[in-house]
Amino acid sequence: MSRITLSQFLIQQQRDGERISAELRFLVEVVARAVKAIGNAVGKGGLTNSLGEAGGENVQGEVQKKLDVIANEILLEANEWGGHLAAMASEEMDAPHQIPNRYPKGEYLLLFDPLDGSSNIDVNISTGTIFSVLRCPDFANGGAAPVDESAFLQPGTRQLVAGYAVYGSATQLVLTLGEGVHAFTLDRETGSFVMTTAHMRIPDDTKEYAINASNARSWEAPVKRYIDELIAGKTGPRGKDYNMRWVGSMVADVHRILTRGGIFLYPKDTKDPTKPGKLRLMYEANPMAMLIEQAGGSATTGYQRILDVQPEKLHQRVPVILGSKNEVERVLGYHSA
Ligand code: P6P
Repeated sequence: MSRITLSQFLIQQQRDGERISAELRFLVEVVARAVKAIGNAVGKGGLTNSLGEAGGENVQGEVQKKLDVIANEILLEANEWGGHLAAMASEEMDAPHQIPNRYPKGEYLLLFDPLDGSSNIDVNISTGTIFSVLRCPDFANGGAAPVDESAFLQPGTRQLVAGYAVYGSATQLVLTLGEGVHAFTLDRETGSFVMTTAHMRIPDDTKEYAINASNARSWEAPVKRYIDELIAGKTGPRGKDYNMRWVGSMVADVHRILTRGGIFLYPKDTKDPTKPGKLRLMYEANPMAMLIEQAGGSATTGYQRILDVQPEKLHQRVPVILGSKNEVERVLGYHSA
């Protein structure tokens, strides 16, 4: 593959039939610069005083790590001046972030989980940044009025861009503009993201599943049946052995699935009936579901396509079952049986 940088790819997308606007191209480039800075901060680990807890909790009631706050600040500061956004929303902030009046506004909304998997930061396991782009509805009069939560409550099918950065042995940016999924690897010598995989495709079948098995006693019957059959292996109804991986960082598990197939499940469980799952719809499930579908996989709550879910709350949670199409279809079938 000839060396195509992210900027060259985006310029081509803008030229070829204007698949993206200049502002959307600029937005993705700004996010790419921000995730490089986040990757640098994560990569410094214990060399700086940025590991450990920040001393507060986020809107989810989860302990905030210092790097959660740092990553959130990096994304806000990188994006608020550019004139391409109407507002931003983050896992780390209760309310949408308004663009300061001293800056112009644009028609796009950026949503993100600034540092997914932060429980893994202190033990040097891969983490990531997940982001999603929507158009701000009725973005009138240059966005003079504040943008409230309702502007963000759009189904995942309305996403214009979805992507993640994974901070692993390499820093990679995986992106879809609605025409396939492409992976870019950071060349640390030049500071450029270079395309390393075009049109990622998920195999329809797999032998690898990802789930936190410690929640087994709380799973609903369809998930319990499905996992029990995988564990039964070739002596059971599936007639083949399966392997299991669970990183504890959604970005890392999804990246593996996009790269070599698999199925990821964070299902609804009975531990806390008020929570229909752990993962958040707007800035985790939706962007990942768009990437998975664009790569030929499926993504469901167990009851409906994730991208069709009509959001009711900015930080709402959903069950997530995504990955190799034939496995996801089977789990769906067990839910409707
Ligand atoms: P558990 C990380 O906190 C996260 O939101 C996802 O990245 C990850 O898949 C999941 O939670 C891990 O949850 O319950 O296994 O710790």
